[in-house]
Amino acid sequence: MEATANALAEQAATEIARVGADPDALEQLRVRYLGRKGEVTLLFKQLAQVGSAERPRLGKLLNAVKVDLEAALAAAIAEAKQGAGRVLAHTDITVPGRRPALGRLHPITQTALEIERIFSRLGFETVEGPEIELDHYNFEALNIPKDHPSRDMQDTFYISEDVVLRTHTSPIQVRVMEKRRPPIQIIAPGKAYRCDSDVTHTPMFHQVEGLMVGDDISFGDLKGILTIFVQQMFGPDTAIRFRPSFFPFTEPSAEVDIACVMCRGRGCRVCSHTGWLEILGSGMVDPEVFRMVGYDPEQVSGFAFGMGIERIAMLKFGIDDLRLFFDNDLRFLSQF
Ligand code: 2NM
Repeated sequence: MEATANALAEQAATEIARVGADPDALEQLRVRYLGRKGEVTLLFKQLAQVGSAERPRLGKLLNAVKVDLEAALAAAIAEAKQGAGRVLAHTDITVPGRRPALGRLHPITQTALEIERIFSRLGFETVEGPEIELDHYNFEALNIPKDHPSRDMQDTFYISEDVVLRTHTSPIQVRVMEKRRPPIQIIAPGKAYRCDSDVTHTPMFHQVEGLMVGDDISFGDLKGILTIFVQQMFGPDTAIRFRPSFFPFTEPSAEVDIACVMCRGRGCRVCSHTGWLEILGSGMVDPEVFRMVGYDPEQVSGFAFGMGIERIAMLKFGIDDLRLFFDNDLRFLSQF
């Protein structure tokens, strides 16, 4: 009887392993071994015929076989209910995985980096500064008078009477001039803020401004540097023109146009049928700005320029809606 019990235990263990996670088959096994007419149950009944000397030992053995079998069946049923085996059975582990979406730089960042690269090859150093700025650096030191329209509450986010969100990145240049002596050759990229929101304006936008100050910097230097920039950014055959303009911080001032990137100058909707697109403002730094940072305008001269990165990016990538840059829609962003 002892040999039969041991053989039965071994056989049951093998069959539970073979059946695995099939709950119906496991129930059949339970009935076959532990049911009212099950094989283990029958062995218990035969115990009555065993001599009294052997009965306690065999009883103990049979009980151990029964308890072990119950535990093994309970564990197998629990696992089957969890469905662990079921999922594995239906998972083809040889199917290739899905490629995870990779991030990339935002087109505005890509454009800013491209602009920085072009100017760094021309000897310009990139400098950054605070987005929350003193009225003094944002306006006063740039020769923007108290009654100038760009100071209006309508255009500027005021934090207090003398603290604003910078409306351009020019204050970075003022801070650098204040701290260092010429020669200076820097570009200042970053976010700027204006209380303005429509199809062509967002309250936050990006700018790159440049500044070159030295011994004998001329309007010719301005034209040369900006022409090289345009050719490297938009291609060597891009036509360029300098058009007289006005800024409080430069004199003389010029706006820079390039031949329309869509129609190459023939005239279309994008260039309002003029053949030209305005891409940046520039000029010779006004003597008043130099005086306010402690430079002698008789000793130094320089030029400065500023451009909106969104506009450059739209022209470079052929995008017709500014707001696409701010939606963070992956269908748009993943194209760059
Ligand atoms: C522009 C156009 C012309 C400019 C001037 C300065 C500074 F600080 F040197 F005076 N920074 N940026 C400047 C000049 C900016 O943006 C359209």
